[in-house]
Amino acid sequence: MTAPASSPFPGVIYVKAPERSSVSDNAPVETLVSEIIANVRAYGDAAVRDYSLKFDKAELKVFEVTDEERAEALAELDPQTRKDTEFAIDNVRKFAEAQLATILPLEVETLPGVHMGHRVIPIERVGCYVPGGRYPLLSAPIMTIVPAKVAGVDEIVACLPPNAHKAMIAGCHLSGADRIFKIGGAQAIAAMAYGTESVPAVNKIVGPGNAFVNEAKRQVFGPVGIDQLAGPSEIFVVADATGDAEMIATDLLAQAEHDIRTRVGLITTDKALAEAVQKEVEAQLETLSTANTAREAWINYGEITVCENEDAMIAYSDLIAAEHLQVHTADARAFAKKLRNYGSLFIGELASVVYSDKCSGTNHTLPTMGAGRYTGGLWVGAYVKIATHQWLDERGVSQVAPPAARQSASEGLEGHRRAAQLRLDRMQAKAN
Ligand code: HSO
Ligand code: ZN
Repeated sequence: MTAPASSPFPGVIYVKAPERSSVSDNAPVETLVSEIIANVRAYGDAAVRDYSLKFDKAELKVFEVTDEERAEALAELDPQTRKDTEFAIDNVRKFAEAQLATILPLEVETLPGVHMGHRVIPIERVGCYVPGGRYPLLSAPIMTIVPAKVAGVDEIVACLPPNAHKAMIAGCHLSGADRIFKIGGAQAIAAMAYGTESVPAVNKIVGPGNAFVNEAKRQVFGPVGIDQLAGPSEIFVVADATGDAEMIATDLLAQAEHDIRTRVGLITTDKALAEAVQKEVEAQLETLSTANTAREAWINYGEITVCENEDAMIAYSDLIAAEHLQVHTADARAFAKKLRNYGSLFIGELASVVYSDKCSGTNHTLPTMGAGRYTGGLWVGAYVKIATHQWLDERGVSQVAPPAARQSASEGLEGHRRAAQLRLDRMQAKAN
């Protein structure tokens, strides 16, 4: 057990410090991925076929999942799993619809005769990457595909590794994917970014994946949009003395079992709770079937801190900007309002992260590695563009043309000046 008493932040001391920082060297991945992208760009399906054989040991003549395969995958889904999947889809859809209703078009007259606004325009074609992973996460396709459907995207393309569980195909289908391809890894991202003979090029790629997928998304970004770069899962709990050690430890371990790099932590003002949670985590690890992964995550990236007061707890939590943040305090709803940086917030001890991981309705694709300082998670708004427009009448031109012409002249942009002046000249000519 580790117990360095050093402080990660003013007013905060470690009861259990993480043994490692989460920063890793990505250089070898970067080189390999750029080679994969270049080859898929140059050789299309042939390169995808080679990489699928090399990395996934899959020999595929046709990448696209046929209607028969979709039907087969659905038929093999046991009835309860299907019901649960549909329950999750309904809830994610409901929330996405409610959120979309808040994204409104705008028309405004900012100066007499100067009218402007924006429209909410769905992206034409979106690519959803659905990871395979050690455990097939049935909720993964739901979280990327359903909000795309709600946003009104014309064509939703899904890619999943060729060896992914068949239930994942059913999940893509039930969520509303128009086309499903059995292609995984960086080659899937490259195929969706640039298009191949079989895969259509998309305008934006979303969804989490392994280090190769992430790096490929980073490299294709520009002509193609991406949602975000998903790192290993994170969960922190902020708690006061009212926190329940068993509940907190259980929720921390629920995410720790994802990956040996999962970052989990408790931030509390109560030393007794800190110690109780540490004991409880150790005890629960004894009986957790996924303890091999969870224990390694806990030792390397797990932390428990005690804060001298509520302000230090809030400041430290805001600094971390955890992907998932649970609030277990006496007045959790009031406390939650004081928090600023997080991916998604779980207010009160009844709101476990696992509910949103699976089916409660908020998206589980969330910012990690501090990205919660500048963005929220994937949502229906990520599938639409807010694009501006304007129209002017002569009253508007008479106000904006002179300053625009003067500014252009002082910048030496003669072409700009002429364009600004031309309207004014025409108006004057007409008036004479
Ligand atoms: N916690 C994961 C999502 C998930 N977990 C789905 C289980 N199923 C990333 O937020
Ligand atoms: Zn999870």
